[in-house]
Amino acid sequence: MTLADIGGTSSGGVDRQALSAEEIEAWRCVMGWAREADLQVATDDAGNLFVILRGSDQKAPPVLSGSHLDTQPGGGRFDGAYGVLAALEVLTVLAERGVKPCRDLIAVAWMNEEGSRFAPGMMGSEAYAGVRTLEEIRAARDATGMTVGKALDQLHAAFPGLPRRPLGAPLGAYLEAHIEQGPVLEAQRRVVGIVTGIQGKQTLEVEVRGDKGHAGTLAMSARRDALAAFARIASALYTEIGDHDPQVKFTIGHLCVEPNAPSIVPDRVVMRIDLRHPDNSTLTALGARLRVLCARHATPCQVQLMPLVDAPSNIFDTLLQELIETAAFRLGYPSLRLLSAAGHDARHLASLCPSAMIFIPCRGGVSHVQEEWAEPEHVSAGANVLLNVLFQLVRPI
Ligand code: HGY
Ligand code: MN
Ligand code: MN
Repeated sequence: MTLADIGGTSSGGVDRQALSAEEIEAWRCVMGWAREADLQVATDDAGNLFVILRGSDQKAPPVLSGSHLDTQPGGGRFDGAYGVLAALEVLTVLAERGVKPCRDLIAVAWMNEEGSRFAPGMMGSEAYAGVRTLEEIRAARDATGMTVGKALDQLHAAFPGLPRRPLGAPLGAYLEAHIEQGPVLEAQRRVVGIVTGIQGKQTLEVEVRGDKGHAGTLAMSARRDALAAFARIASALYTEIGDHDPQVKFTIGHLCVEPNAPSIVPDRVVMRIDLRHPDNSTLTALGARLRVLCARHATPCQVQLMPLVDAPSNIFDTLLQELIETAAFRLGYPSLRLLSAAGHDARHLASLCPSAMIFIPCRGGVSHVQEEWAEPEHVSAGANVLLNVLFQLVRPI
């Protein structure tokens, strides 16, 4: 709740966007808690934040656990923050008891998971996993034209002398605790979710170009109206893609119309599409169909598609899933195995090391909204399971 006040909105939500002044303040808050527990802090060239509990074998690849501190513009208090603070709490509990892990145990906050201010999301974990180069990431711009590179330099300047860890250093394992952001655990009255994987996702930016014109004098038959073309494209996509089957998720969440003046025929429309499906062949087919429909309905305007993310469904480490299930059982928490419908940094860590996720329920299954809420007993249950699993991975020899 203290962290939620940083970027907190009057309606009870949080607006703490990637590399913003609010996120820099959140870093100060988390670093303060880390130093109170005698833990070390570090960053890297991609703006990830690390909190370290040193282990006895400094050659062994560390175990990492965390999530992200950035939020959606009108986001909630738990998405991301929960996983970072649960991991910090585990390190604090071990440090307070003088437990020296066999290898470094590190809590992490990945840079720009949400992809709202800067697209695409998951820049910090993608840079760490080598999915995208740092140069490509630094070149991305927000709506004001500010580059990630400049914002990263401002972040690092706020913490002079903060040690930098190398991107892509080997890892022993990765665990992420997160609210489910869906209705399943609450509906089935389970406390812990053992996440089997993350559904596949394609995001892309679509630009429609036409010609400006006078709204009162330009004949309808002579127009190349970009918004009219968008309307045809969107209608076809909602029908053919959005209604394809009960599992598909199709969203146009970002739309720009230019020049956006009531008496000028629009000549440019930019939309961002978010398409998700658990089955990889269906996702690929729907992605291809989407491109055909954009081209077909754009006429007489031009259309250009810029792919941003193309991430297939993944499967998390089965041994880690067993450890989570056993820990939940031993602690008396009813659990359930489920696929994650929301995306997470763990998707990229899974390509580097054995990775898994622990879910807790969120009220009404809602997230990315100010009403997002998780019950304290579920928050602590997830952290207890995380402690038990992480301890088994780093237990002193
Ligand atoms: O969009 C997502 O799935 C994640 O919550 N950022
Ligand atoms: Mn998240
Ligand atoms: Mn999110």
